[in-house]
Amino acid sequence: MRRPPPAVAHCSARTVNAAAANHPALTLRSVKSTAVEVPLRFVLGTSAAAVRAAPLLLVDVETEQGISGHAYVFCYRRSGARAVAAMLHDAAEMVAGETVAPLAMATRLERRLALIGVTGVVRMALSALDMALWDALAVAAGMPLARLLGSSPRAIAAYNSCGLGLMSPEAAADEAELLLERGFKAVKLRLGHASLADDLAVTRAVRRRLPDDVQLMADYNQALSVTEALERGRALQSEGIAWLEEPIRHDDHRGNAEIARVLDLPLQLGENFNGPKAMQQALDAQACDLVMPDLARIGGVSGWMQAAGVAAARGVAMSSHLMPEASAQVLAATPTCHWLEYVDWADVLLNEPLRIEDGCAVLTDRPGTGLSWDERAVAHYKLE
Ligand code: SMN
Ligand code: MG
Repeated sequence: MRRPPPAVAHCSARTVNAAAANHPALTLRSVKSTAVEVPLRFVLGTSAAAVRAAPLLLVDVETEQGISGHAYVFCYRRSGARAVAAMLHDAAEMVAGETVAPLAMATRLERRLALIGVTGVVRMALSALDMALWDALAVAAGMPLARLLGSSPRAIAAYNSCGLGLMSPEAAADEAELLLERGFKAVKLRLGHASLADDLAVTRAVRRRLPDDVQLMADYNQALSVTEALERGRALQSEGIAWLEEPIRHDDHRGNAEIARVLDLPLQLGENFNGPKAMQQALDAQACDLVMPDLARIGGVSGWMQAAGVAAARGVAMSSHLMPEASAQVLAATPTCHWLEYVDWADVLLNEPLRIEDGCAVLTDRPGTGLSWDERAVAHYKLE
């Protein structure tokens, strides 16, 4: 077997300091985190668990140059926020005092944490750090993150993913109508009711209530077996659904590939991809037609941009999962940009919530990701 040539080790120490006067390199001084829990305007009953309030971990990185960077990640449970915070501070200590270089830092941290394994909570902590570091870099450069990533801020089509949990047909239809506020042209329904008949009844009620030009996504949150997914998918494929999301376990590539092959409905996966390589493996296995990574699991902005390259090379449409503020910035720099998943969860914490007009997220010229905390609100929703 031919081995790849070893990495050239002797030329890594010197860096060229061009334009340093205008854009001095940033040095990471410290990382702060604050766990909060915000109430949801619309309860989100999924087939796995009902989300009534969102535990978020807010992350602030401070640099020696006085520039700070901000990010937040959705932590699913309060215990998740505590665990991500512990891991984040552990990781931050390993890179404090270094030049802010998110990709290089991520490579080193992933290596240092290889024994515990970079998945779940560890992955979320590293992703949150990466997102805050990129925000600091964009703020220092005086440009929106989308621009720093080589694109321009622009309007990104969004679907309203607030609410539409597991509920009765009538309640779901009423809620779907409410979610069309601000011009949304797509909403997402959670499925996985006790029977196929229940899933069909709620889908039909919602579809009937929505105008024809509004798209309807359907999300099973991994509730089904392959057999059930084929049965329910066949029944749903003539019901006007835009995509079928996570019908079975997200990492059952063979099962997903069979469902994707048999059904006449695009299969969507991604919120559980652990890093860009997991996405590539799912695509290699033809396990899905569409991808929607979550910034906190794909490896932050650094991981997202690698995944965006894979999606672009294969011509696969790429959407986001939650955390719409930072996701809109990276989607603007994603060649196969598809849909932004919009939720309003962080709005109460932000001085300038993400703007939605005509169902699109509107990116402005504000430097960074545009996250700036309303400190009074943060104090109010803080978890002890
Ligand atoms: C989802 C997952 C986790 C929390 C809330 C919602 C859902 C989605 O799978 O795709 O929005
Ligand atoms: Mg989902």
